[in-house]
Amino acid sequence: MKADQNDSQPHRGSLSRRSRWARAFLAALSGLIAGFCALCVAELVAAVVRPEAGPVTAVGGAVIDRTPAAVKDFAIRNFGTADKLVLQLGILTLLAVFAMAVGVLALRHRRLGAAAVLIFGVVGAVAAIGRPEGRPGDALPSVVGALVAAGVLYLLVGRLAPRTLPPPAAGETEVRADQGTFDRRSFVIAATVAAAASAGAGYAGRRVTASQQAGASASRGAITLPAPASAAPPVPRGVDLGIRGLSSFVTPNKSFYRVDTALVVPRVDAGRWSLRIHGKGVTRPLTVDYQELLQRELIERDITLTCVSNEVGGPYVGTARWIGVPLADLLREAGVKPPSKGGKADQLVARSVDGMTIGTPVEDVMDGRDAMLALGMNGEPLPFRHGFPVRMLVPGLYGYVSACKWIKDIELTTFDEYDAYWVKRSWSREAPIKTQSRIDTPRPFASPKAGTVPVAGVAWAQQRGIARVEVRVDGGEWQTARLAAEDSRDTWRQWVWEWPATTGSHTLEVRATDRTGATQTDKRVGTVPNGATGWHSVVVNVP
Ligand SMILES: Nc1nc2c(c(=O)[nH]1)N[C@H]1C(S)=C(S)[C@@H](COP(=O)(O)O)O[C@H]1N2
Ligand SMILES: [Mo]
Repeated sequence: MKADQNDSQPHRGSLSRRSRWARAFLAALSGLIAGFCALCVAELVAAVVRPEAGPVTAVGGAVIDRTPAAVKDFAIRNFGTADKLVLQLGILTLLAVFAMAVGVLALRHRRLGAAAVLIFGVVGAVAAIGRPEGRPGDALPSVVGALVAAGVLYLLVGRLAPRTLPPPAAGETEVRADQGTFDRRSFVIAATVAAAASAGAGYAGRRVTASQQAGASASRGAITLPAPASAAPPVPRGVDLGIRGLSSFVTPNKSFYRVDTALVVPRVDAGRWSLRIHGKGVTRPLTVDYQELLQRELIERDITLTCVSNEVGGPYVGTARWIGVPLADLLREAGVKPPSKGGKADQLVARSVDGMTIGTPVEDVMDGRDAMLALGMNGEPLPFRHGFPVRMLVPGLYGYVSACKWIKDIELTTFDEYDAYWVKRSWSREAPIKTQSRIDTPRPFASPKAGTVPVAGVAWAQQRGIARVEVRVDGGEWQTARLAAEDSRDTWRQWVWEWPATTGSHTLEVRATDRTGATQTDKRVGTVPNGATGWHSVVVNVP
């Protein structure tokens, strides 16, 4: 017998070990396929429930919700807007590792392995329900995905069971070549079918979600913003110094920074959007829809928005021409009075469709500054990433206490009674923007030629305005920079200083003084809890 020839040879044992390894490998693969299946099925169910309820998004969101301020800041700093991609890849990697482990476990304990898959369903479900806007139905994608995956794993691993062999013939030893082998063909077929069906389900889910989002895109595409009743004065000539490497005065929407907790950018259909204003001291609660906002008198303003997570010299600041509805008017119509006029509520809590809460002092919103419900950004309806259809903006306050995107609800309350999202996570209740300046050019470690080198950048002190910017080299005398024209006190201001650069390594530092006469402190503090301070410095090497 051929088999006997192989069988009786010394390498017989290694054959069998190879078989064991092959089975373990295929069991791990089964785990992976089951995991893939869970995600695809969940994707399809989430398309029906809502995209944010998908397990990876839900777990990612739950992680973000629980991330300490310092870690969140680290992530923003090091991964920028890619922080969310990094998070999702991290979750997928962990999931893959666990899935393979569960597959191998199922080889020995088939039921237990299948049951372990269900644990992931529970984790996803708990995460989804626990999100700020979570509801019981959000558990469905994870639960259904896990149930199907458990079944798939059970079936696949079943194909890896050793073949039952006829009893050994007389004279044969117990150990035979095909002992410990299994029906590879049947496994390959089952695995292929499972993977293909999963991919199909996932693809169908994507299509359903895409077609739902198409409605929101169409609603955005159909909007023409009316001419504002109060147009912004034309941007003064000379706000842009036109220096190479210097940030443009107006930040194009495409390059405007984005900071939010949304793993999936909410896509709201403007036709179905409405905003409710209610709460303490509201004598006439209001609900307004998008059309009603469009019909109101709109204001247009240039405003520089800044993130509290922007470290000294950081990129999370930008200027746009916004169009919107004055928020104070709406509040007055609702009967709201600022605390200084006897109003009962000192905090306005804005809530977004994705459950973000942002608390703003009512006094600031109603003190005459251009606080608005913004509809337009640089001549187009708000991009989805920046809060379509409507977001809040309050000049002079960091975004996390003023700039709620995808807003859907405004509640008047008190600071005593309610802490908004970031306040619960160790950031300050109130956070006016601190005076800051940044060197845009030369870049750190640049090697400009000796001679006249323009040192240029931006400085901002929203609500106060920039009065002076100074630069110094290697800790020497402060030199007054030339300021570009000022657009408004709510916008940043460009500046330049012609540096007579000499050979060697040099440290350039900048500081700004606002119109109240206060000069930026050199004291370095971090972004937590209410914004970084310190002077931006850049080291260059003149060859
Ligand atoms: N719904 C929602 N709105 C939000 C946030 C968020 O996470 N969710 N982040 C806030 C923060 S921290 C900032 S700095 C600004 C950033 O606005 P942008 O992404 O349009 O630049 O949005 C604010 N509004
Ligand atoms: Mo922010």
